[in-house]
Amino acid sequence: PQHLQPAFHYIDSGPVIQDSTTELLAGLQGKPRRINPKYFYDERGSQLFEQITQQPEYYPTRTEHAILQNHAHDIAQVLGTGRVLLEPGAGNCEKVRLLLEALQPVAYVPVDISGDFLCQAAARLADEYPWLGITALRADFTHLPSLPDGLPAAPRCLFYPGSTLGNFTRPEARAFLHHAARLVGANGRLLLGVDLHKDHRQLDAAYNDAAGVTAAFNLNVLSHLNQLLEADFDPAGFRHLAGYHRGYRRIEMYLQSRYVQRVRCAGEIVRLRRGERILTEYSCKYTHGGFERLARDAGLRISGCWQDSDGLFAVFALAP
Ligand code: AVI
Repeated sequence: PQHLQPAFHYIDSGPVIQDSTTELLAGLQGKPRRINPKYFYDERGSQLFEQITQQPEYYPTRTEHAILQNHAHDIAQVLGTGRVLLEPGAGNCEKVRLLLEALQPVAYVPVDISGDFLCQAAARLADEYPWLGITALRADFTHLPSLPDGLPAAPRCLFYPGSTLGNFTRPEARAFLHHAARLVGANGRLLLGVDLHKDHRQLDAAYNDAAGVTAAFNLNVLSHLNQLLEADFDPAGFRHLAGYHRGYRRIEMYLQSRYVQRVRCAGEIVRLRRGERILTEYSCKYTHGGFERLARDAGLRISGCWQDSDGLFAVFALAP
């Protein structure tokens, strides 16, 4: 019998960042000054993030990895096999490997803003899993794009690991989940990795690794902005600041100006006082109760939950 090789496609949904000059300028001039964390992930930023995940202090990635590895078959039982598997923010497409054998998806659709990085990672995966059809999509997943035509008509599952949901504010996270629920439809499922609230010392350390990789990652956003906005940020003029806010249960990450400075951005001048901060990231941490409320507000219910024995990180299965 003649076998059709499942295809590998790469779709570039066009400029996703060029139209963001207005958003970036408004953020830089706003109160508080802010840069959306999605701008961390240029090629260098994606590499630095990968290095963060290997730092001894940064527990989320390896903890989630162990959870997925230990429970892949339970997870598949709860979610069901034979689905179209969507992964917004797929990056290096590493985590999905832990689930592919158990989940046996009929197609895999990784989505990421970092096009070359995604395309290379998805092409490697296609080589290693010749039975799997892969459609890699370069798009800004914070706006969850509509899906490409021609995907198999199987029920969908959206995989959103890494506690990336935590980088949204809580109202944004609710809107994202709501949108994700619509995207997967009535028979759809979601599988989410969520970093849990814990002692602030462990959290502070995870975002202030001794090797300084998180600091380099934070500062790299300025080099990315220099490219995008024809700006002249000098990263040496800024300091990395990160710490856990216990009231809001979130890491807050900033770039703090070391001195009075004027920065040229897309033809405008941004004036910074000495010590002034630019907010670059929230990383919200959830309690079980808090996450359940968030899911419920988005019209979803929890159908499974797996976590490590120290209760650092949780993986939730959700259904409409
Ligand atoms: C991608 N995201 C879940 C990471 C986090 O932990 O919030 C990004 C990160 N920022 C600093 N370190 C890692």
